[in-house]
Amino acid sequence: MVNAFIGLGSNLDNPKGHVRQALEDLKQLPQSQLLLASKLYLSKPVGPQDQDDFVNAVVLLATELEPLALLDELQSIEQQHQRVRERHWGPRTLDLDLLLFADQTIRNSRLTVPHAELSRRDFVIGPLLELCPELVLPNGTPLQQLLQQCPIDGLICIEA
Ligand code: ROI
Repeated sequence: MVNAFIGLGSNLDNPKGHVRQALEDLKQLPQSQLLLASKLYLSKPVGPQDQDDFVNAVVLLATELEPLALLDELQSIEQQHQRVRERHWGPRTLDLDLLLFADQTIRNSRLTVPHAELSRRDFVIGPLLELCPELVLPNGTPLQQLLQQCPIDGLICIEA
């Protein structure tokens, strides 16, 4: 079993409902156990501003799945939520991002881990810090250090 962190995001068609349902879906993943789920946060959109705010959360999963098998499972859950992606960095019903996988650095055509935008996204850093304040990234950077360049003041906690 290794630990993996997954980011959840939605800003279309009842975003809170999609995130809540996705939390339930993640509990059902094979060879995996959902260990921790963050609160739900409301965040300003990164990307085009003419879209609704996002609901975001992060979970910690213990899993026996290989990274690409886990990615397949996440994409299958996205499809179950009739994932629509109207335009690049535009609104979406459900995004599940594999943020961290153990202390691995992975780069292939399907997957970049740690997630390429992790250190620039308050809606990832905030919930990650809630779950694991002492987390250190595979490159040795403590998560707390990212707050200097990416403050999380804009995040609004909407639900425990
Ligand atoms: N912005 C916020 N606040 N939250 C997200 O989950 C999110 N996801 C995205 C883009 C469109 C980049 N912006 C986002 O994919």
